Amino acid sequence: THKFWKTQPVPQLGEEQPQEDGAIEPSQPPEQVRQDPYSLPGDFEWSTLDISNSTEAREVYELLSQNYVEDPAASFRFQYSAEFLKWALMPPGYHKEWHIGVRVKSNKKLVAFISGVPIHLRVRANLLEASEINYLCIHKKLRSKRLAPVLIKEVTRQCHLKGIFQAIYTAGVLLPTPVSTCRYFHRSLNIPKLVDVKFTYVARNSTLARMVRAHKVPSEPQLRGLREMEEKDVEAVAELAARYMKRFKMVPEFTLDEVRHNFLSGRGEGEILNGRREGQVVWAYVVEDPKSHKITDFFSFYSLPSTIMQHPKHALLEAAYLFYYGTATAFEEGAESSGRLKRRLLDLIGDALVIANEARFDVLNALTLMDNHLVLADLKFGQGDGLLNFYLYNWRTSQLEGNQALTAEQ
Ligand code: YNC
Ligand code: MG
Repeated sequence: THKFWKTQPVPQLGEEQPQEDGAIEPSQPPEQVRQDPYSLPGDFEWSTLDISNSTEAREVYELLSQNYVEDPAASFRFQYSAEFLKWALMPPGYHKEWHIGVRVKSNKKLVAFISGVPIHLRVRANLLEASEINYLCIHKKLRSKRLAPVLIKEVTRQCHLKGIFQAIYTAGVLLPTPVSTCRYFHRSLNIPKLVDVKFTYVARNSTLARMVRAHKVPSEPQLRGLREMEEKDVEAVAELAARYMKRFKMVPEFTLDEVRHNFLSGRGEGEILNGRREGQVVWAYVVEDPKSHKITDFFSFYSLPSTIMQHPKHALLEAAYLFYYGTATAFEEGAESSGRLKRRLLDLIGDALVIANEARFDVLNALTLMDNHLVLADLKFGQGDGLLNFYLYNWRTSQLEGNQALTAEQ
């Protein structure tokens, strides 16, 4: 079992928790890193994808939209947009060499992909210069041929060539060995459609009308001073986020450029129409205190639709995913024990629901990470079946508490 993962610098399943944090194998000096690409079966060739080129971004989009992650029942499949991929794959300091494709030699068709982006990742007390690996995808016709290990080894080699020896990645599947595991929760917004496409069901003791009423959200945000984040907020949001993230044990650390990229660059262009701009992938809002004009809170979410397979009426499930947020209420003495933090987060994430609903999303999804566990039940998020496992490559640390990866456990 795990013929490939057995050979990799990751904690093996069943291994005991380490006493100390640290690398599993040492970093290599540049001259010791393998210089030639791993070999592929004869009909295929490596191809660096230029995601800034719309044609090539489109090719990745096409591959993923036909072959990427599906739910176990094969009813829904992630449909990352080309705009989303540009936003996700080209953060500040990205390397085009980490956008790795496999093409058929004869006709150049893109049949597999894997990517990495740079991340400053704090794991407990250690700040790691790491890569975040994502979008591993092999065409359905090429499955189970042991191609995935070749892609993983090649992206690892490309990371090593840039002096990066640690990585973070997530997967629904269980591999050796999760550092943390989160569960998906779903807040239904468009009940009739969600019932129609069998994303959710009317309980035996309820009715559609009752369910619609129970999930109604206010038509206006409730927090005074809530507004869309702007360029002038970058510094304040960076400070608030950095301070808030100190609560958790495994978090990215953002430079100002990364804050600008994450929250403002994916915003799309033009006027807001029906709650969205053309090409918008990320929504970011701040609360500006009406008196002091200080930024006291922020939240963000991104758009990741899923293809609804084989439905006569609906082709797309419009899902938003809760992203980073923070509130200065957390810094007040006794905020957590008094319930003040929870109440503030109920207002804040409650307003995220209002904005997501206004932007015509069918559902807002969230994981059991950060402080989400405090608000999920009260805000009527329902528990999903999906789990998301978090993994570290070449870094040992003891497991983080399940209910709050990204990740608290103080
Ligand atoms: C997976 N998701 O266990 P063993 S998540 C990692 N992540 O190896 P084959 C995976 N490994 O167990 P197939 C994996 N899924 O024998 C499978 N594996 O040791 C392992 N699905 O390879 C598996 N995208 O080629 C086994 O399998 C070996 O043809 C089998 O291809 C797998 O992006 C896959 O779910 C997932 O496209 C590509 O099924 C294919 O089935 C597919 O025979 C639909 O592979 C889409 C999908 C995965 C989304 C993701 C994160 C990927 C992380 C990769 C690991 C990164 C390590 C760090 C590298 C940088 C280091 C530095 C510095
Ligand atoms: Mg394969």
